[in-house]
Amino acid sequence: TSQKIKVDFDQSTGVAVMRMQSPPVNSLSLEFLTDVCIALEKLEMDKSCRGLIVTSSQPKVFSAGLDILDMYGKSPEHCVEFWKAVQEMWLKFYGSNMITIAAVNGSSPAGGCLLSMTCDYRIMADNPRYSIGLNETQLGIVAPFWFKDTMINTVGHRTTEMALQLGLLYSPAEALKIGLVDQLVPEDQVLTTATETMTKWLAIPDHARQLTKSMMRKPTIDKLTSNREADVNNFVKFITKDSIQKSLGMYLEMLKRRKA
Ligand code: CO8
Repeated sequence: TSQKIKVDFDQSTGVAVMRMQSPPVNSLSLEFLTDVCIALEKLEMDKSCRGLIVTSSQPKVFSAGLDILDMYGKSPEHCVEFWKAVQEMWLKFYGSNMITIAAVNGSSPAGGCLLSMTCDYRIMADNPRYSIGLNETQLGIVAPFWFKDTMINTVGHRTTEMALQLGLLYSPAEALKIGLVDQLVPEDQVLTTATETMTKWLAIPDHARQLTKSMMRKPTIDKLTSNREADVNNFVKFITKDSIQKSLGMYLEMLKRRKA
């Protein structure tokens, strides 16, 4: 695997830990997404690997979501490739046969929140400085239908309707309350708790759990699988609009100003 992702697989437990280490904020760039997909595919093919914990090596951030620079000032051809990679990541994680647990040890906006929602269980660091949610509208962009479906499947329709329109980012306590995460623990216990939780899930026979997971998720997955090309076209048409590019530019400026 690449240096931006570190995978440690423990043969004795059948559990792999995937650490995202793409400084500064684990933004999901085309290159990073491609590496994540390759790493995931390898694990998926290894029948001795039954569980996967996804976490971040970066301080304070799980993932800043999609890399905005892959959507800003880029050619339509680049946007096509980028969006295909985003789709691929979601399809692979959401459809994984493995038990997947997100150890959310930092902020997790937009695509970062999506990545954590593809997992079977989410444990978040109980630090009020961190936030999680689909904040797309705050950037002047619209979460695609499969982001929306994943959130509905996680927290329900009404909560999603409000969260998406307002682009809400939730504190850990709020995220727990609406069920966006399943458990909060002190920051230094996120990974150990994920490992303990994994042990419980590993006690269930794989075939029964996998068929159940597939039964729950297949309709949502099929919706994208049968509409991938149209979804790519929609994305490229939308993201290359002057007005949308302008919004993204302003948002990037805001990120820089906030820092100064
Ligand atoms: N993409 C690219 N660069 C980013 C991103 C990002 N998503 N996030 C942060 N950066 C950059 C910052 O601009 C900054 O750059 P520089 O050092 O050059 O000034 C650097 O990373 C570090 O960022 P911060 O100083 O802000 O780091 P903090 O530790 O203070 O904060 C946060 C970390 C909380 C993650 C913060 O950076 C943040 O809020 N980032 C923005 C997150 C965001 O809004 N992401 C949305 C991405 S869009 C998406 O994922 C789904 C899009 C769906 C598309 C639908 C279209 C149809």
